[in-house]
Amino acid sequence: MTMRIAILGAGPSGLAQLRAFESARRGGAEVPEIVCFEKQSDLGGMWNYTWRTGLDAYGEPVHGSMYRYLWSNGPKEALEFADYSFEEHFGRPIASYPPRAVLRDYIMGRIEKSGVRDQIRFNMAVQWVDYSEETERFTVTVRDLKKDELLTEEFDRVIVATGHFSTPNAPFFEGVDRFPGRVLHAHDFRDACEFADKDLLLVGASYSAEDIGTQCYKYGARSVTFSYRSAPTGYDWPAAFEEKPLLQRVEGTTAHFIDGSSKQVDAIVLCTGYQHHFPFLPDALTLRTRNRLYPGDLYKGVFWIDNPKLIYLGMQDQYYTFNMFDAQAWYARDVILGKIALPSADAMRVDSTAWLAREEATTSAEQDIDFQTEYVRDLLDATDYPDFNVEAVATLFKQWKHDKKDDILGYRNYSYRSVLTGTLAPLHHTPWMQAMDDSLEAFLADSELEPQERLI
Ligand code: FAD
Ligand code: NA7
Repeated sequence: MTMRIAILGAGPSGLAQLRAFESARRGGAEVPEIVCFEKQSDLGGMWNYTWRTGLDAYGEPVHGSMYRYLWSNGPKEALEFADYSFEEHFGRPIASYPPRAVLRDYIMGRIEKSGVRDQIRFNMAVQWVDYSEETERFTVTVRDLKKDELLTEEFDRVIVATGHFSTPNAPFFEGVDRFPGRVLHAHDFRDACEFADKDLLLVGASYSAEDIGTQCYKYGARSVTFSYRSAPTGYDWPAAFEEKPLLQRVEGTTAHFIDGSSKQVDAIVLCTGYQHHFPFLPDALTLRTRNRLYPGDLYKGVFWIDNPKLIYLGMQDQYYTFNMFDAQAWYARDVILGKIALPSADAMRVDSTAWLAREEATTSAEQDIDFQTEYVRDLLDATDYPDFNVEAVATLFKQWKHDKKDDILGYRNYSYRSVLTGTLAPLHHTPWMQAMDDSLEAFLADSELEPQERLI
């Protein structure tokens, strides 16, 4: 009987897995039957923009957390697929910080080229996964959203690629329930124009806070206040921005902070991160973790140690994204195809614990970057995924960190060199703060500007 594999989710991680098997098939390997279940009507995962918030047209939780005018928050050279460069896709070099539609186009391009779309069943929401010790198979129950029917099928492996930036972590602050303005989580943020001329409070000090804050400022917010729990963002913000310690309570439109200071605000956005949430998994198979570089209980960051027939992709906090998902998917593929043998459960646990300890010992962003670089390198060395200079990508990330520190509103104007093609990206034709049109067409309009090499 042919082995059957279920991939849950057709975002960058699930697509990486489809691509990995397709590459093996093209190389002459016999590959299992693969079914990818995706609850949205198209592929691309988070990179599909949706105007919806709350529930989708079928009553399922809306997956999308991306918003209008979202531009990549890291250089595209750091996430480039090693088997499909940006230059190959666009036919020429493009600037380093593309808007969402451009990255989505790139993701789609590789998939259309590899012809794996027909392995994806769209509008299929996974409801439940069970494992039978007796048959050693998984039962996957999905709802066909269009027909409103439940379907159940059996699989030998399940690959969870449902992402982890969709289910809000939304803490309660005293008085927030009586706040007269808008209160929302970053997951439901869609259009910065809504907050033009407003004084905005963003709780949180990580990627969502800094990006939604800069977006809102770009589109006309009067002021942006960040409230941090552990540490301020530390960027050199212009005068309209302010960093405050943790929000203590809200009275009317006044936000009070734990240092005794207060501020009048018109709207509150909780940029307080997301929960790993797998409502379709039984307890024994559920990954429980905060957002970190090395979630526990996973060997090589992917295999569920208690039952390595269950695989999780992309569950890490991410410097690396698309290329790390590829490295994971190629590794998972080779284990499934029997090219790589897994050690005993005890050995897997010892290995995972050692990585966890190393992660916990890091004390700076640079060390975090090095840590994830070593993780990706470890995966890359074991498979035939096209080798790329991941250490050079680490340098790009450090440059990016440096550039953000240098100019938090202007770092997207810089260009970086592709480690695949060696090309230094052209500068974008319009500085990011003035680039209001985030369409693919506007972004790809020709640029006259010459790139400039920079060093840290
Ligand atoms: P996702 O992209 O989230 O895809 C998961 C897929 O699983 C989705 O298609 C979803 O519909 C599907 N799914 C979920 N549950 C079910 C179910 N029950 N049944 C069936 N299907 C299901 N990364 C970058 O590299 N650069 C950026 O600039 C960047 N910006 C970001 C901005 C925001 C606001 C967010 C939230 C994330 C950003 N990221 C960025 C990270 C981003 O999450 C990754 O780039 C990437 O999308 C993760 O891929 P994934 O496939 O693991 O998850
Ligand atoms: P992150 O990076 O997980 O950050 C979550 C932030 O929320 C972080 O600053 C946390 O502070 C803060 N947080 C969490 N809980 C609380 C409470 N209870 N009170 C105050 N602050 C809190 O999530 P993001 O949404 O920023 O980024 C996720 C992805 O989306 C990322 O890939 C981006 O590219 C887009 P802490 O430091 O833990 O004290």
